[in-house]
Amino acid sequence: MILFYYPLACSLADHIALIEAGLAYTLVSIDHAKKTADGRDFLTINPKGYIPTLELDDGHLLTENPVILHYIADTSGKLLARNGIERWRTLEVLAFMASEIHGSYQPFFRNLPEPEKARARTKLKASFAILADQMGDKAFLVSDEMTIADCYLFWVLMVAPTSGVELPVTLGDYFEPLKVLPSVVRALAEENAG
Ligand SMILES: N[C@@H](CCC(=O)N[C@@H](CS)C(=O)NCC(=O)O)C(=O)O
Repeated sequence: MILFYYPLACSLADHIALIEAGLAYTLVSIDHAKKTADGRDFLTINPKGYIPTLELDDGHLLTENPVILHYIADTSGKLLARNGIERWRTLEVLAFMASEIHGSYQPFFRNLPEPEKARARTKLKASFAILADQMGDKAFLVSDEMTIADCYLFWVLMVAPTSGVELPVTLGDYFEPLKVLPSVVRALAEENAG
């Protein structure tokens, strides 16, 4: 499998998941001119022009972070409960983070005018509170086992300071040990080196 990525962008979630899942992968980075590190025009690979993009071994392409993470989990049989409410909670919170939280980071990523940033901060604060409530005293977001939702949440929390919104204590406490998880350390090292 090939994971197309920008260093430290939201594709970091899929990179961590691939490592946690124990699946073989190759990384290919994209630059801001949408050229791949091996010299191809990325738009001819994924006309949407964004990462993460996963090229499967049979040549099919997958896009959209929640779907790629779901694919990694189903292919490996790890990081997602096979059935029961925890499975649906994991997919639910992934969709929430991808739409509501990732979407609210856009004013900061694009340096939009202050009123838009202020609106986004209000929404982020409420969204972080919902995640903290959902986590409660569990070891991970959905249960005491790591899931694909945690792979995404790591990235969400890593970029939170860009917004200036302070994290609830629950999320701050959860984030610290994740930083030294072997899969996270390896993914960050591979992306910083790439
Ligand atoms: N809907 C997509 C959005 C992915 C996305 O916004 N990726 C960003 C990086 S975090 C990107 O590729 N931005 C480049 C661009 O928009 O040109 C998903 O959830 O996978």
